[in-house]
Amino acid sequence: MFVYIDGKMYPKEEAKISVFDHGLLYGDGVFEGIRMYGGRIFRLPEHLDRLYDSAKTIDLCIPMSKDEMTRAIIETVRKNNLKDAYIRPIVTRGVGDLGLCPTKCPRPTVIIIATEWGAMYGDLYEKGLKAVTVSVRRNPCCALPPNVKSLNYLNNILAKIEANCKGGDEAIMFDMQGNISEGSGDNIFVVKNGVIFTPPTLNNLRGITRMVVLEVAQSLGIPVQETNLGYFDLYTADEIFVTGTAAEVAPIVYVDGRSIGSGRPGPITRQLMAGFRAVTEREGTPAY
Ligand code: PXG
Repeated sequence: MFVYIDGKMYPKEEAKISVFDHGLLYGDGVFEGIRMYGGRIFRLPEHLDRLYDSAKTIDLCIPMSKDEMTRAIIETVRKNNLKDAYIRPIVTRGVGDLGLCPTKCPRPTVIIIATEWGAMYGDLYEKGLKAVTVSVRRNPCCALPPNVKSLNYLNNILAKIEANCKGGDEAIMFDMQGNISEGSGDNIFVVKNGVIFTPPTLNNLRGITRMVVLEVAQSLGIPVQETNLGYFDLYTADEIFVTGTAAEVAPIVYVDGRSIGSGRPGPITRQLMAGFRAVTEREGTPAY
């Protein structure tokens, strides 16, 4: 495996950055998670827009254009001969001193990792996941906006730890007001009486898979409402599913020990899983 760092390719064992990089010292940086299907990079422009928007929000100037970033990503997947893969561009504040002030970091570090990665949840796409609601609240947007895909994922990791402790496959987080926010690494949808509901994106990451699923729902004529939801809506849902680049579209069949709908992945979830798969099979930026 070869890793791109600041314009050069390094074998995995030699792909190293300084211990004084503020990405490590403070989680000061941004990243993306992108999938590649059959040699085409899925929704690459959308992922790059979000990467650059995340960077802008934290006042980090990515030292290359989106076109240059596109070329660097393509070079990395080609160098690794990948067709179906997960791509992780990372931009850190760069090397500084032990103080947190970012002005001490003259140049951001740009890293691109690309690796083979199959279905994240294995046989759970058929069986469905068990989710648990967690006490850890999602960062409020007035503290660290959930729309910044920053290198500081402790909020989500604490949620995942709590879910793991409670025997769940995924966490469901609430915001400070008690509205449903999202999973630890995915957006959440609830289906009730044939209508798909999902929270607006102020309190969660504006997921690209979420957007694709909304497009698929529209093309199938399934009504969608973006609205605040509470835990009542979870327990009484006919179907629940989560979406993310890593998770793709994954059904949830238990929440806090209550079975959701029939306790099996529901018909609308299955339609959206198939519809999402079809989009991944026909779209993407060709890398070859
Ligand atoms: N919310 C959060 C907090 C995420 O991290 C999503 C939603 C879904 O967004 P996209 O654009 O991918 O549909 C994400 C992204 C992991 C992992 O290992 C997951 C993500 C990122 C990095 C790692 O589960 N999900």
